[in-house]
Amino acid sequence: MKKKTKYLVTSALPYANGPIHLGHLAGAYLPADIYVRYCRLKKRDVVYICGTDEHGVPITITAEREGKSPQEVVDKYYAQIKRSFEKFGMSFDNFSRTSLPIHHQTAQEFFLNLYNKGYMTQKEVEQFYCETDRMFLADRYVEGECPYCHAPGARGDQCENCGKWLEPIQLIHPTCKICGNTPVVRKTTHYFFKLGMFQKRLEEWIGSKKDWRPNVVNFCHNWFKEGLEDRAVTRDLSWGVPVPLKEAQNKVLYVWFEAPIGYISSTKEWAEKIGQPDRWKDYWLDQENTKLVHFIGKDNIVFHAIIFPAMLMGHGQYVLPDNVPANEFLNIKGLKFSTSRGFALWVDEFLEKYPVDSLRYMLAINMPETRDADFSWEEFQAKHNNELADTLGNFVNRSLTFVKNYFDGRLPARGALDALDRELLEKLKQSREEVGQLIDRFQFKDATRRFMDMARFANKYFNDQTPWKTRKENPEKCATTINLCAQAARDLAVLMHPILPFTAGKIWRMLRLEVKPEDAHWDEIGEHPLPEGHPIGELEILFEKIPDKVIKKEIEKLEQIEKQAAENKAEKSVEEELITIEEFKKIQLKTAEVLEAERVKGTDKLLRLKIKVGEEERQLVAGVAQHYTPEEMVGKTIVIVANLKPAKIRGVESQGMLLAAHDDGNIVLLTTDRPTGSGKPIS
Ligand code: B3M
Ligand code: ZN
Repeated sequence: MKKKTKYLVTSALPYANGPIHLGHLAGAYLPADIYVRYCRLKKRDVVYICGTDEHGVPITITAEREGKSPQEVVDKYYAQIKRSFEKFGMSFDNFSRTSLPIHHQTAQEFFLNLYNKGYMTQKEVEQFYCETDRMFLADRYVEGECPYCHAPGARGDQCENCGKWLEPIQLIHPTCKICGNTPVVRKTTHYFFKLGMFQKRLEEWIGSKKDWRPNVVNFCHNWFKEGLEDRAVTRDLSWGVPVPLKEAQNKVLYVWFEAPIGYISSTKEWAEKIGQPDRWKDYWLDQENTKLVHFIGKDNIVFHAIIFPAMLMGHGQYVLPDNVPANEFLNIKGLKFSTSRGFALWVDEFLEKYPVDSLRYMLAINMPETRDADFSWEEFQAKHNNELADTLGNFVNRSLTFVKNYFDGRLPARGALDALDRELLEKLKQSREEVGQLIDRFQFKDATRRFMDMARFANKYFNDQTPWKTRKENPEKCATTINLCAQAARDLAVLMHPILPFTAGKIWRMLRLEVKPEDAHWDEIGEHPLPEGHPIGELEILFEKIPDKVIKKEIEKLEQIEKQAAENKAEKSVEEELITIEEFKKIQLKTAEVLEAERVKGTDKLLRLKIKVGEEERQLVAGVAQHYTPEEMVGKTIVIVANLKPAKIRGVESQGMLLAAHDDGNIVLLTTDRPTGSGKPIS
């Protein structure tokens, strides 16, 4: 006998490097939350997993920018992100972090499993290396011109302009993101996952998925067409999950290799928390009966539909995703949200001013499922005022006010039903089926529309039955109408719970129902379960209208942000290059004569120089040993930065810095054109 299906639902793990904005919510979070809340009302066995992604270059770059350690950055944003999600009503069963030991261990085991099965290969590769910062520039640590669309400012892992995924070494005119210098090319070794081996199996597997969104399937086809290649899954970085091999000191797993494994470790953590440490296996290891669903944004498709599934195939024991419903982007005025440019609407700020369910409604009915969607304040106001306040709120309010005022606050008895009464009940059952099917097909936008159609119908039912008239002319009919209106309010609360959980809760309280709306059963919708005489509680307004002047302010503010963002973008490149003469004068350049030179022991790059700067003698460490011998150096007049703070390089103090031209990995010293003395100022 087939066992009951189990649902294992995930939302992309947000990087713990910044706050959550509306674009995030519309992409991978709200749709998943609607889905799991619906599954719970259908009494399905469902676990909803998420957590923060706490490794990788996005984290370390933020740490450098904020002058903090990576650990401080992830601690700060983990707490902030978790709080925003709680305010937004995200109903995760577990919200974990990839910096936890349980994740490090799970990811390392996964790597070793693939390694021992022969799915990893070691290769020597060329990578950019910054000689100033003395590190390999992985992923986003290099920026440069995109080799495909030639846009400037492409990141080492992806060009934001054309969307192509890149290898850093492909960038034209690369610069180090930390110091802005041009990196050199160096050899290093990395472990590669043999993705190519899985192409056929992946193609067959995706080919069998008839219910996947076309955007996801097409994206995968394009990758297959180009042919899958081995992918480097390690990096020369210090922050991350250490590669569990003795010969791989100072290497960590690539963040995109280990982050999806976070779904497994978060499930493990959940199982431990509920005191059934093996429970995670019921989901991850039951390939027959588990439906694994990954909710993501479109920029994460390749990792969830190709690479992670290939890793799961290689491992062999885990369930493969049943679906990967990727959303497109939510924009504002056609422009992409951008954390770095400060062009975004932040969740916390939004929720300080507006009701959370209004935001959930707006994002659900406008969800970027098949194409990008746009957020506009005008539309937000219209949806809130006309649909939530005037239709839904008005219906619930006038129905329950009627019970309060004319039936002593208790549900009146139903009499015989007329055609319109029967139609109302019919419609409730119909929307239960339709909204349910739409959610099951990940069509959240249409599901939300259908729900609002139902509220509209109920509101119209109230109007058409004219209870304010029948109250005097035909009290039995009035009682029937009001009984059904209260039942419909209850049913709407269940129907809306996945989308508007806070409003559903309010209606529930007004109806004085003992259990919570999430404890109701979806299939009871349309079955009028409230008994005659049921008492109702205090009434509250569901939605207060948002006045024009409030929205006008928001529009103006957004225009400001937009202008600012555009100016920042235009000015940034110019500003970065131009400095004032005062700024230049701060740097004291002087001539110096090299008196002695010798190699710094244990290094192949460094020379220790004794130099004369006027009357003074100084020691300098310079990274020129691969280009100049000590003998060549002695006697030269060089140019130094004389007022640089002394620094220790490999334990040797350097009192200044010499200048040299960097020519494609070659280093050429700056000297004077004609003989000069030492210590002469340069300007
Ligand atoms: N942190 C990328 C992102 O936030 C990444 C998702 C990981 S899902 C395993 O867009
Ligand atoms: Zn650098």
